[in-house]
Amino acid sequence: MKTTRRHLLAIGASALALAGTAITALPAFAADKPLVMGFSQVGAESEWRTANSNSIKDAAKQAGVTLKFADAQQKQENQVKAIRSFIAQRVDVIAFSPVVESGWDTVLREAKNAKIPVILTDRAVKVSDPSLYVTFIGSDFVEEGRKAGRWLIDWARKNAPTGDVNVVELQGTVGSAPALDRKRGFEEVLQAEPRLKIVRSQSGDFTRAKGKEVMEAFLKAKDKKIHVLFAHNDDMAIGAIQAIEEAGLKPSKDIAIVSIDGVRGAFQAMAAGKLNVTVECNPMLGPQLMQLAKDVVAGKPVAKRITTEEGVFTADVAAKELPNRKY
Ligand code: GYE
Repeated sequence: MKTTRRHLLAIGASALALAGTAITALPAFAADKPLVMGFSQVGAESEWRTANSNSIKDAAKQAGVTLKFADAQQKQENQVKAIRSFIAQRVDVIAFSPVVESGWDTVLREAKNAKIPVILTDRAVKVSDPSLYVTFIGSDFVEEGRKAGRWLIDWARKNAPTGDVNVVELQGTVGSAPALDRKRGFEEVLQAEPRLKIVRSQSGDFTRAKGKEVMEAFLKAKDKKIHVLFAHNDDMAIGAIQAIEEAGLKPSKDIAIVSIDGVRGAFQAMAAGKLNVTVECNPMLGPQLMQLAKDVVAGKPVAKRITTEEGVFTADVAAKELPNRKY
């Protein structure tokens, strides 16, 4: 009796298992297949970018998304190639962080014609037809530039209340949304205080090596005293700090430094008294991106613009904040 009962249970269980196999094989349940995302990343130019890439890779694993990840090494032509290859592979969704703002119309039109939705992350594009992408998730770079400018006005009122304040600027990658927007936001706020003058401005391509190199050239010029450095990202500020020290000056004391991103390296520099302030730009976009991709592929309506929330951190809170930083 016992054996028969056990047998029956076993038969029932294998029938259920069989039914399970049959069900998952039915085309009606195709939506359960893992979603395939092609992601074209800018490169590996900064600490911010590394944190951003890790966030995207980790979140894809967590969300069960099959990720095809391509690093463009800061070149638009590589991104165009990657997008074309994602189209050829018929991925479910394409996401990318465009290295520069313009020149995307043709390839995005190809994705649209292939009916593959495109999500922009981190950086925006300028296109003639906004329907060429579904949504854009990332920071408000103009506001980040304004925050840097507001901090500087406040600093100047306290530390250099009279006379001209000469500012040198290390710009990000030429033609990129964060370089264009951060410059714009910063200049907009500085208009309120005309004695704050940008006396030199050049691209350091968002890297430490270039930041150092360009700062060295600024320091060598010697025709104008430099009071302040505004760097479009922390990595360039960290490179510039080395140049300032090698020139026998004290970063943050002889030259005040304001930068953007809020990466660990910036908090360490602040804790060491070498950087005055960093404006936060959150790179942890992975989890939100995966959710968005699922919603988009499922045909749910999503907002055209999704903005990340971020703060401003000064040197006096750096040591306390350091253990809380996730990137
Ligand atoms: O600020 C910089 C990186 O696009 C927000 O790119 C990003 C910027 C970030 O290289 O460090």
